[in-house]
Amino acid sequence: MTTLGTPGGFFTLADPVRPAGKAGNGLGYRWYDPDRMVLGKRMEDQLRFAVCWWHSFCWPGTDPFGGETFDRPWFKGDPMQGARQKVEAGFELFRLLGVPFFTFHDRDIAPEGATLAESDRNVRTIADLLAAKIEAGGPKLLWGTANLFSNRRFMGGAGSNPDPDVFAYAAAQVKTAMDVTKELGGENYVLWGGREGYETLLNTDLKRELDQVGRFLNLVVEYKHKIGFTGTILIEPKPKEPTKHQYDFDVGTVYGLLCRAGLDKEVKVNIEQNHAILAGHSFEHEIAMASALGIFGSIDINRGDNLLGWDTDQFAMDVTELTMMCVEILKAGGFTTGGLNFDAKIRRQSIDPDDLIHAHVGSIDACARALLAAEKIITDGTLSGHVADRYAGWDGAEGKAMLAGERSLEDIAARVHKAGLDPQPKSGRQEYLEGLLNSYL
Ligand code: XUL
Ligand code: CO
Repeated sequence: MTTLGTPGGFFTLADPVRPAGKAGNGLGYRWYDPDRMVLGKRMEDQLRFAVCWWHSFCWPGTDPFGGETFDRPWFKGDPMQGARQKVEAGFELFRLLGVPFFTFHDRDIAPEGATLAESDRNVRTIADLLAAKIEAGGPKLLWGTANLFSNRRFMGGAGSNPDPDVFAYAAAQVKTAMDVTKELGGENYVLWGGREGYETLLNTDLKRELDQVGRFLNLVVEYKHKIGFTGTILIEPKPKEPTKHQYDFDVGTVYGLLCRAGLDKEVKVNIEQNHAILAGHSFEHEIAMASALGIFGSIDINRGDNLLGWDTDQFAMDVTELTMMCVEILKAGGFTTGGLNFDAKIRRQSIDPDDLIHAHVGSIDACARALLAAEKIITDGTLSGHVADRYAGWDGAEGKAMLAGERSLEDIAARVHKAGLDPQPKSGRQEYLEGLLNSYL
């Protein structure tokens, strides 16, 4: 019988993965070196990696056509005993990877009980174990969240549910999840509106549901201030899956929702690559948009498959895309409370526990490599220089006056006629710039 949480207990690897130069005989990071300085911060503090509980320890490898492919010891037997085993295996994975953070949903760490009170007790029992592990030097909590989408009571939504008792139940569940997140020193609290959307207007009062979601968000923010939670409240946009029309479709839609609820200064976004793609955006677009709107918070790092139209949640390995991500994060000023959370799952044929290690190591390295390329891009300044040149006209007196509201439509028209303006198009030089980008990789 193996002992979870000890070297060789669940994973065959015994020694932590180290940067290549320091790795000895073990598995080494080729690009990730936590202590390497990148633009004034340690690499670990720039990237702030987190491992998620749900895909790594709860997902059993199912798909719509087949059942579990993963054979984990905690899938059998007493669920609370299984929850304890997951804590041991989890902190063993965190130790091997050397990541600074982890994330969870309430229902990932502990099984749902027969009543909400029992569910709360289960969550608190496991949270005590997590607290002891954190105290003993384990990684910290990047964020906690409540699962308001798996149980059938939430099939019509949580905050947007037509039944006020479901709204109330969800609020009660969030209260406990926020309390636990605060007690564990979580740096953020996340709300993903899994079922905050609808399937058909034949049974839906859209305006009422928007009002309900706005009230729900306000309850969360009011409670945050009441308990003195100093972390950030984050919403994670997603356009579909599960519902057809989601109220949190993408960053722009979430911003509208926040403005409507008076919360645009209170709540930020947690952007996920696969969700951006499903919304028809590039990953970097969503980050740049959030930064422009002043609501950039954190990232769920994964990738979709270009050939599949659903949320495959694969480990991110595309260095070019990740470089664009890093450039936008750095331009946004870097992370404050946010980080890169591996909301990613191994493929259902990757059945060995060690596949979890290889997946995280490969993606951590891809992100580190991208960060180093982004550092070169930013330090060099050639790309940003091209953008600045493109808009340089706006630094002139008339450009500034028009933007500052010092010119009316008639003023502008009069000047155009008087000066005989005949602006000439200039090349956007996209292919040249794409080649330039590649030169940094
Ligand atoms: C679902 C998803 C969630 C959130 C947290 O697509 O990304 O796991 O990250 O609820
Ligand atoms: Co996510």
